[in-house]
Amino acid sequence: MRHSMTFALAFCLGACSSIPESAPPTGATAILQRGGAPVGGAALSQNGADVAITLTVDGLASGEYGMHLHQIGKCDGPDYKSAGPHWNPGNRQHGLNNPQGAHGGDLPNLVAVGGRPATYSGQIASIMLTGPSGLIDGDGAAIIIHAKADDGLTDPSGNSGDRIICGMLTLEN
Ligand SMILES: [Cu+2]
Ligand SMILES: [Zn+2]
Repeated sequence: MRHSMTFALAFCLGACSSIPESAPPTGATAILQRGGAPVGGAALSQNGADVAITLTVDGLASGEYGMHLHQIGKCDGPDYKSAGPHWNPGNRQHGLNNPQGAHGGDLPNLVAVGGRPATYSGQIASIMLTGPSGLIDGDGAAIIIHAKADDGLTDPSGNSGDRIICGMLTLEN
């Protein structure tokens, strides 16, 4: 034990200043806001090589709404352009139905039935919340819900219209 710690220290000198003191966070949450008011929440958790997502949103009219993880954890209203483009660690095209896709942040449309909270529960395969190519990096990440359905194909944003709801992801253990 003592031996391997000494080795690790020697190996890391100068190069490992960013190694965390404790285990990396395995979860993240977001408060979803619309026009400055909270309308729901989301929780992400690392599940092996995948990330599980659950989300709930109040007040949406019946319909389908494009939903993505965006690159920057900044929700400046009213257009939420501050969240940047879809998170795209693999440098691919947009769309879950695109042969050249998809972005790491592409999610299925959120389906709402008026009068009830809209909920989503699913997984994104082969993404990491943290680490070298992780979702939540120095400038964070956000979840965005759009005014229209995502067509699953049109690069770079699925033709899903304005950004109406935004939530900044915050890491948690
Ligand atoms: Cu989006
Ligand atoms: Zn996309």
